[in-house]
Amino acid sequence: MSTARFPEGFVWGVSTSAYQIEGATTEDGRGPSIWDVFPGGRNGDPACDHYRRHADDVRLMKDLGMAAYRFSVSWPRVMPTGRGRLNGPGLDFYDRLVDELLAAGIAPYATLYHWDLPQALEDEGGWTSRDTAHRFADYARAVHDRLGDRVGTWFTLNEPWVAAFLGHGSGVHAPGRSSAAEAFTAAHHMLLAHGLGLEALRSAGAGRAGILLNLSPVLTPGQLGDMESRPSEEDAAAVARIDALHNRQFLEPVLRGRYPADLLALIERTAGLGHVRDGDLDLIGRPIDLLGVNYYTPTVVQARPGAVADPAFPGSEDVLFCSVPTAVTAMGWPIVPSGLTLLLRRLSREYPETEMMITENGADFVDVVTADGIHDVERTSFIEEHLRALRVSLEEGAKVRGYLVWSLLDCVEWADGYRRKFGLVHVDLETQRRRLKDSALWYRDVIARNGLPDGRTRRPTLETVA
Ligand code: GBH
Repeated sequence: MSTARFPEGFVWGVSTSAYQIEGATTEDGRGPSIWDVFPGGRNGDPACDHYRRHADDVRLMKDLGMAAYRFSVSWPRVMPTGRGRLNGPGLDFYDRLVDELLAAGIAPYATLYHWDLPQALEDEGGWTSRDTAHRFADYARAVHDRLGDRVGTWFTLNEPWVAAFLGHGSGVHAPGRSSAAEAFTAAHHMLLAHGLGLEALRSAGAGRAGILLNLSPVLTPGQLGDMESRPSEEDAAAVARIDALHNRQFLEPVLRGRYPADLLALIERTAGLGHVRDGDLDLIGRPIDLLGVNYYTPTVVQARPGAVADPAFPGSEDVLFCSVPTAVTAMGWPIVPSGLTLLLRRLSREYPETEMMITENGADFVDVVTADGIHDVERTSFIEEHLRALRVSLEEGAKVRGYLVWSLLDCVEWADGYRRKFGLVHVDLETQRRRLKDSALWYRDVIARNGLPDGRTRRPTLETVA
């Protein structure tokens, strides 16, 4: 049996975000972010103490053979009130991190916004205010001024769907608002921030630039079992509506400079369209170099007359979000590697010119922590099966340039705090000691051979566990 190889130059790495690993939320002049204030948040200290341990973490990545590291810059660390005055020590931190990465032969990929809005901007309306998009562009320019000579890959925003609809629709994320109109308005202002930020990066001569989207194939339960099965007309309409809210709301403006007509009608009904101005979509739709695809799980829905809307998907009345009979992660997310192939097939068909990278994929599991090691065969198996699905896509011609695991370290999972474990590396919450999990050692081999090992990692069955 031959080793499943990846294309030459395929980029292997990991992703993290500032709030989830840095800690030091009040040090060296950092201002408060919405996550430090949000009642369901306040988990940012000590996180992984990465603000102090960054050199150790870079060494770890070097030992594992990583080619790329995607981190995020904390806006309130760099601009404590979100506008105006820059915080020197905050910028110095990222400056050092970038130098360490380069010295270790790791390409730095910088995300400018991974959900930690300066609280001072939230006090002025946050993402419901159009001004925030302009402030973001100023901030992007300031970060590029300092790091642009060494950072070659830039992402404006991470997962605007999550930040807009969990932050302003369901309210389970900071800033904890619950209004459909505000959620749609915030989503548009985030897209505008992407457009203005991209323009700022371009005019400063930035290298590659793009955006990170959490994308999910939307399927009926029947299609999950058999992609050839034909859904009823009602179910197909439910799928289309959720796909518009989850995926097309962001893909179409960014890659085609337009909102899809069905979604526009829905936004108009729910929020009005006063916040969408002439020229916005031209700006939002300027070409990007790279689309970051964050994939975790598909979204399974069917028509259910009378069902109330999920506040994270305003306009989703009469749709049932189904639980499906597949294996799930500890967070309950269905494990469906073939969903990645479906997603990439669709993106390649609809946006054939777009270069992509899998910028997040990974899972939360309960690891077996022992003196001789951290055994996480389920995580290894999860990543392995997704890499097999990705290889199918590459054979089909999908333009995917790399794969980044979420995440390097066990870290802060937003409102869920420290109980979620997504890391390749275990972090002792008392001592901050880092220990490689079995999955990290396995991933190191994958990177070294630029391909999957022969044979498959066996997920534990009930018998092997007992
Ligand atoms: C990412 O978001 C974030 O970028 C990152 O910060 C975070 O730590 C990481 O993922 C892990 O959560 O309940 O089955 O309907 C992930 C976005 C949105 C993906 C919710 C899964 C729900 C699946 N997620 N979605 S389900």
